[in-house]
Amino acid sequence: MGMSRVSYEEKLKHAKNPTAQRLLLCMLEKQTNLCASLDVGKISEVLSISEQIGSDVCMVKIHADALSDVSIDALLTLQELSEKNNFLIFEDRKFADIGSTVRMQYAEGPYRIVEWSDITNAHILPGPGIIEGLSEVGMPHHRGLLLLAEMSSHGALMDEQYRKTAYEWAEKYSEFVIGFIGKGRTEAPQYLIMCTPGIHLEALSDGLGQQYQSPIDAIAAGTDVIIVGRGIYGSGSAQTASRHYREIGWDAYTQAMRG
Ligand code: S5P
Repeated sequence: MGMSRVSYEEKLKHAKNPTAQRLLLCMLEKQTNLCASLDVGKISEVLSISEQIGSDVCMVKIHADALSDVSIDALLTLQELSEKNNFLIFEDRKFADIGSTVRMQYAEGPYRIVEWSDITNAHILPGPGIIEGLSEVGMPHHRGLLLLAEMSSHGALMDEQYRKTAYEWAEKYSEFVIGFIGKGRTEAPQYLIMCTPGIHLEALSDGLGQQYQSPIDAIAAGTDVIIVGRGIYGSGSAQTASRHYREIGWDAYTQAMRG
């Protein structure tokens, strides 16, 4: 509040992590702050929607463990598609265990997330060892991590103190941590990237605790990247919807920078 907003260009200049640099550069080049969250049940569906909306997004977010036909091959195809269409991949894994366990879950197991996902995220609940474990795997691959500072869902337990701890640890580990999942509050470290899910233009909730805000409100509250799921793939045309969210998101950003 009152503090002037840090532009994507300024964040890019200060970014220490190569994935943060790639994301910000991609946003500026394509003029989009839209991340599509494709919880569509099948990787084949993720691939076809990504192809349709690739030019409108800076990032595609998935949950690999919620795709029935998933395989490493298909995930590597998504990676190729992301390179061709200039967007990043975000596996929304929400790691939440001790350092040595998350290190295995990130590098190995059925998904080998670090091999194809530019960005993943983690809860800070277990302590800073989770960041250290993930960074041992992610840093050699030049990957980036988002910390969950806040959640959009009703009754979430993250309070102000929890949020502040996420911000402190992010600064401490800022070679690897590129930003946050949060609601867009401006007291977060200014040069890191704030990503906000729970965005929808019409709905207010989903009957299972999700709480939506509009893309305009989120960006006015300081977010950098809007994450939209059902607002895109739940509409008649993913392509039309993503174009719409992209325009609204970018206009809200340019307006916030002027005002
Ligand atoms: O606090 C959060 C954090 C995340 S990453 N609230 C969320 O909704 N998410 C994720 O964003 C959630 O797992 C889902 O993949 C997406 C929101 O989807 P939508 O369909 O409600 O837009």
